Formats: sequence, structure tokens, C-alpha cells
Amino acid sequence: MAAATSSRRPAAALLVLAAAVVALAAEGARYPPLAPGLSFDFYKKSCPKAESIVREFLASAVRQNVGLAAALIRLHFHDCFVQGCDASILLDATPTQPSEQQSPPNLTLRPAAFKAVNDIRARLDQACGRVVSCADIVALAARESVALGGGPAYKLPLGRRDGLAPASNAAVLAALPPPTSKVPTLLSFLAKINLDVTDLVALSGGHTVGIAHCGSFDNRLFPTQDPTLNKFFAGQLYRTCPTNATVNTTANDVRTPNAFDNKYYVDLLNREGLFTSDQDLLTNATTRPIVTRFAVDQDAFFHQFVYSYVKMGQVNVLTGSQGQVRANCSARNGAAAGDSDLPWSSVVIETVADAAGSLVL
Ligand SMILES: *[C@@H]1O[C@H](CO)[C@@H](O)[C@H](O)[C@H]1NC(C)=O
Ligand SMILES: *[C@@H]1O[C@H](CO)[C@@H](O)[C@H](O)[C@H]1NC(C)=O
Ligand SMILES: *[C@@H]1O[C@H](CO)[C@@H](O)[C@H](O)[C@H]1NC(C)=O
Ligand SMILES: *[C@@H]1O[C@H](CO)[C@@H](O)[C@H](O)[C@H]1NC(C)=O
Ligand SMILES: CC(=O)N[C@H]1CO[C@H](CO)[C@@H](O)[C@@H]1O
Repeated sequence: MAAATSSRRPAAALLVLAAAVVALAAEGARYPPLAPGLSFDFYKKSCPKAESIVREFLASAVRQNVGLAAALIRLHFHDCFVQGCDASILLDATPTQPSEQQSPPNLTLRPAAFKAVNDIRARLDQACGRVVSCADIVALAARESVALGGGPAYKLPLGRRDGLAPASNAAVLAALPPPTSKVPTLLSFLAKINLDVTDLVALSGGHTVGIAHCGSFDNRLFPTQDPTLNKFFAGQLYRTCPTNATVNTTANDVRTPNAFDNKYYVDLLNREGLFTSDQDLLTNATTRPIVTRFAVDQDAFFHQFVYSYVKMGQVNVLTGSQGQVRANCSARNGAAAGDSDLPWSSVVIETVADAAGSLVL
């Protein structure tokens, strides 16, 4: 009896403690300075339910397709790295172009992310009219995806407006480092949008969820094995990607593929990072101490991830009367499908194909 009572009390105390830790993860987070025009309560009057509508939609959508969360986290990266967080990545990207190669099953993740954004757009329109921008929907969807995976809940500055044109293919390539990059190259790309070495290590932690195609890491298998790759892990990768032309996918985080946690950094300590750009974070002496810190302290990772992801989410935003709020996240307002002065389709199809296979974040 006494034993039963005393064992229940610590359990209850533990629960309280756990709740306190979760709250801390959100409230103890530092936030970067807000970009002019953005605020935490931007839709308080015009669409008070915006955040709960996104949350409810994704809770159900991610339950049906766990890969959607990773795809949405990645979509926000790609949007912000290229031409700022203006939803330009969504423009005219109808997911219908046939693939040249046999289509890997998981290529469907990206179209699923685009569809989720448009489905959220429709629900928000119904509730509030066209007031929430597609760029904010992408940022909100990414935020909910982090939390749904078990990651930190955080406050999100809102008020982004949507861009009027997609980035050129050249601009996309100039903005996103390939996954074969090492730390100095990664840092030179991040410096273009004022992100630093701590941001690099924290944002790379986004690879705690999601999958990658063989083509993004087979440089470490062929023609010879990368010496920084754990031999046993390499053996697994050769089974997934037996030749340098295999169309196949594997999890980014071998330990907990669908959980947003700090196990990605534990992977790196064990030399089980998937990309060159992952493993070099441990190899390089500048980034190694940050990797080690996040591997042993998940709260430290969560706090820094919130800071860096919110910072990234404010890169070159359009605000106030700049840009527009798109009615259809896939097309500029008033742009008919056959619009002749803007040959979007060709540009964007290339952009999306690149983004699917060969980019680091
Ligand atoms: C949105 O735009 C895309 C691309 O132009 C188009 O294919 C799609 O039919 C549009 N959706 C709606 C609901 O109008
Ligand atoms: C590690 O990264 C730093 C920062 O970019 C760079 O200066 C240094 O040369 C890198 N070290 C190696 C061994 O590449
Ligand atoms: C793709 O990966 C799976 C799982 O590792 C493996 O069983 C399969 O043989 C691979 N497919 C090809 C074409 O190599
Ligand atoms: C892949 O392997 C083939 C045959 O060995 C070789 O000709 C080709 O250059 C390789 N491609 C890459 C990207 O390594
Ligand atoms: C949505 C989807 O098809 N996800 C799959 C992607 O590939 C991984 C590994 O091959 C599967 O486990 C997922 O179910």
C-alpha cells in the first residue's frame, strides 16, 4: 500500500515535470529580432482561427502520411533560401509533369506538400476570406510539422506577402548548396542570407525527419567509399543503392526517421550522417563542438532550432503593400494558364525537379 502510494507520487511528479519541460521548450526559446512588418498577432483580428485551422488540418493529414511533415519542413527551407520567404516556390507547380526516369515512390511527397498548402488555402478562405498569404501558410505548415513530429512548439511571426514571380533556375542553383558540399561551401551559401555557423548546424537538424534519394549521397559510395562513413552503415546504404544509378530512397535519420528529435546529431557522432554536408559538420573542427552539444542536449538543439528557423523564416520577406496575397498558391492573381508574357511553366518545372533531388536543406 505504502509502496503503491509512494510509486504513484513520483509518477505524478514526473508528469508535471514533463509538462513543465515541454512548456519551457516553447517559452524559454529566444527569438531573433522581428523583420519590420511582421508580428506574432498579425491575423488576430482578420483571421483569429488561422493557426488552429492549419493545426487541425495537418494533425489529420500527417496522421495519414507521416512523410508530409518532412516535406513541409523542407518546403519552407526552399522557399526562404530562394528569393526570400515569398511562396515563389509554389508558383505554377502543378505536380503533373511526367518524370523522365521511372518515378521513385516518394517523389509523391512533394506534390503532397503542394496539395496540403492549397487545401489549407481553401479552408482559410472559407473561414476568413483571402487574407492569409501563401508564404505564411508555408511557414505555419512547417511550424505545425515540427511540433507534430515531437519537436518544439514556437511562436511564429506572420505578415509575409506573396511574390509575383518565381526565381530563375540560375537563382535557385545559386541559393541552395548541393548535399555534396562541405562546411566552408555551406557557410558561404548561408552567409548570402545572413545565417551563421550555429544556424547551419541547427538548421541541418531538419534532417531528423525525411528521406533522401540515392543520387543525393551516392558520391559517398562510388567510385570509392567515403572514409568518414561508418563501415556498417555504408553496407546498409550499398543495399539501398547498389549502383551509382539507383533510383531509391532512405531515411535521413537512421535512428528515429519520423521523430523530430536530436538523434540526427547522434547519427553524426556515429558517422552515420547521410550526406557529405551532414557528416562534415562533425569532421570540421569549427562545427564539431556544436554537433556534440546538440547530441547530448536536446533542449539546446530545440532552442537553437527555433531561433534559427524563425530567423530563416524572415529572410527577404515582402510585407505591407509589397507583393500580393495569392488566391491560388500555385498561380499569381489574374495570371491565366496560357499567359504569354511569363513563361513560368518551363522555369518552375526545372526548379521543382532540382529541389526534389539535389538540395541540401
Ligand atoms: C491554381 O493554379 C494552378 C496553376 O495555374 C492551376 O493548375 C489550378 O487549376 C488552379 N487551382 C484552382 C482551384 O483554380
Ligand atoms: C572548417 O570550416 C571552417 C569554416 O568554414 C574552415 O575555415 C576550415 O577550413 C574548415 N576545415 C577544414 C579541415 O576543411
Ligand atoms: C531500394 O531499397 C530497398 C531497401 O533498402 C531495397 O530492398 C531495394 O532492393 C532497393 N531497390 C533497388 C532498385 O535497389
Ligand atoms: C557511374 O558509373 C558509371 C559506370 O561505372 C560511370 O561511367 C559513371 O561516370 C558514374 N557516374 C558517376 C556520377 O559517378
Ligand atoms: C509516402 C511514402 O510513400 N512514404 C514512403 C517513402 O519511403 C519510405 C522508405 O522507403 C517508406 O517507409 C515510406 O512509407
